[in-house]
Amino acid sequence: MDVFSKNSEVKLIELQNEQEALLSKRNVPSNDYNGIYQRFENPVLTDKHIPLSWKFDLNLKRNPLLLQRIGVNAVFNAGAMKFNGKYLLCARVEGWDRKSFFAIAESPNGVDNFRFWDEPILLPETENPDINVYDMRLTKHDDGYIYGIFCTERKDPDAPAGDTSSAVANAGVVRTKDLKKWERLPDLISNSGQQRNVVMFPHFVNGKYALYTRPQDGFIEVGSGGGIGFGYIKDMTNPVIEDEHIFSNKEYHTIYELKNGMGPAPIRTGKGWLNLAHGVRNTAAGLRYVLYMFLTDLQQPDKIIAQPGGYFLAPQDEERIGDVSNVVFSNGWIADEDGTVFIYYASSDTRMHVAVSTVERLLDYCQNTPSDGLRTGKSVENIIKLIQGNSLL
Ligand code: M1P
Repeated sequence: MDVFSKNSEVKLIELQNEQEALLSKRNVPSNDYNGIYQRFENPVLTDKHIPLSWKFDLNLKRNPLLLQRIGVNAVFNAGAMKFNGKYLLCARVEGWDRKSFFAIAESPNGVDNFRFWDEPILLPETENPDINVYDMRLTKHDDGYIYGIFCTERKDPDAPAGDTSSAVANAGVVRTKDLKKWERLPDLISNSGQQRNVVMFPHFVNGKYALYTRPQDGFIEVGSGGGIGFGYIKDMTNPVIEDEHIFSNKEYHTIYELKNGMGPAPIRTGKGWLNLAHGVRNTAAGLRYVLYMFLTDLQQPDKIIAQPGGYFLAPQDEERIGDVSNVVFSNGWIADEDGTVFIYYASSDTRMHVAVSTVERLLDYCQNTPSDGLRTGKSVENIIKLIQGNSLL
């Protein structure tokens, strides 16, 4: 029985038409309301957005049966920036072979029509080649470069024989001026055994580069390490992190009780730096990743001046399901000059979404949402205060 009823020429045209329909589909705000941000109905990037030329040999003489040769499993955890008037996402693309790599997609309006550039990024390697790379944060720095800081993984040399999954994670560093030619710098040199979620701050602080870190003892567990750190580097060509200190720790019975990590580089406002991070807790169903926000001092970006309690954005509906379910993760957002903020987040390590807000709304959220009282009585007190205020209307 031939279940492939169409000939390859016809099927190829059908695949091209289907993809064009997806890529040019308009995205519209969803029906949800919280006043803080507006989710959009469709994911902005998925495995279905990957160009057919990355997956098929399109020459039907060489590939008469039109078999897929290479596959993409997921498109998620994208860094973001505006470049030449376009909204760019530098996505983590994970192949069928479990290896992740980076690829840039651009949109004219930030919410739909994202199209990948012709080829993925072939990242320059260090002497010790990366086995896997993921989660690039893009920062346009005062020094004129765009930095991409990402997680690089290599097999743990101390893993017991037979352990073929433990890895050592560290921060890899690249820089570019055009997002096409990338210069690889040495990996981060820090005192911690492992690092993930390292993000560059956009300005010099006392003449030094400043970076957010997330030191950890093990590959999955942060152990006695953890928390969001801040440290300084004198020279990015010898990136030794100095004075690394934790300014936002994991905390008992909160949404970041197991671990946390910085999202994208913060957004500057008149009232302080807006920060987006992820928090992780454990549940009977496994780890749950949510996003949360805090505001830091304009002069001291490692000093928290306001932090709403609870999560900012958590997985909902279809977002809850994917390769690693019950996860939202963000390492990219874009603030436009008119104050619009495009928050790009991945759901369940599978696909990318956008939520749109404004600097004004995010500041209001950070400054006027009750903080976490760290016990149930305080949470109820906050609700009663709100109800009693409403009764005086
Ligand atoms: O699977 C969820 C996330 O797990 C890691 O994040 P963290 O270091 O905070 O635990 C990363 O591998 C991330 O890519 C992934 O989305």
